[in-house]
Amino acid sequence: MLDSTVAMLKFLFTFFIILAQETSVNISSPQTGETVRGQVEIIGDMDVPNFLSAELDFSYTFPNGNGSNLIKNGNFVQGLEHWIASGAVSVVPLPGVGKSAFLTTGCVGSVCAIGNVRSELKQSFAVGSTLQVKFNYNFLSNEFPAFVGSVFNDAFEAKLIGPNGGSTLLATESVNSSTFKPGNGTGFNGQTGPESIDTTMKVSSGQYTLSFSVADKGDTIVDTAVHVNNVSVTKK
Ligand SMILES: [Ca+2]
Ligand SMILES: [Ca+2]
Repeated sequence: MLDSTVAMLKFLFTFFIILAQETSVNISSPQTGETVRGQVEIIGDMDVPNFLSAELDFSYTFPNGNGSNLIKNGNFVQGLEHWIASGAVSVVPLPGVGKSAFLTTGCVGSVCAIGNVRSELKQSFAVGSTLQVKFNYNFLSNEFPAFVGSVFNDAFEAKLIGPNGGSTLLATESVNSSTFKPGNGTGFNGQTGPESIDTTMKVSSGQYTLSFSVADKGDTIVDTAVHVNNVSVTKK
């Protein structure tokens, strides 16, 4: 996914010139306050009847500009690159989705949840503006159906943690509060099915962390997991 914004500016030249079709102007890393300049090379015959103007399109890329995605590798096509994972976190193919992060309170191969209880996936970014946070998830649990309504209230949380440590809850599911359907091929007894989050919020300046976690409650044995995919945080 692109982490850039493309803004198009058009400059109209009102000279009697020919602009060679393949001419391009490349300008690297302009400095703050600098006027961006480039040289257009005109090649060919200047004496063309009825030729009045030429248009030149400029595209500008702002890695942290408005509209850019502040989350890197939010579709997990590069595995867990740019993410910090603790516990049992993997990237798996998911039909109809592509790649999905999979967090479990159990184990993935020989790597298990912290204390067999908790796994987390997170990514930090610096921002100070209005954000649009989007992601999809599917909450899965083997506590369903036998332990619904018990102390074994395993949970998923998606949070945006702010510079002062305070956090905003973006999504949560738990054994006792979620509406489950049969797991059907997920490897778990129950699932919520795919859910989408799309929330816009205003934040102050600083370093933020988007965090996804699953945790066992009451015991370590019967596990719960979540798929997380298509994650983006767009600066508005
Ligand atoms: Ca559990
Ligand atoms: Ca466990």
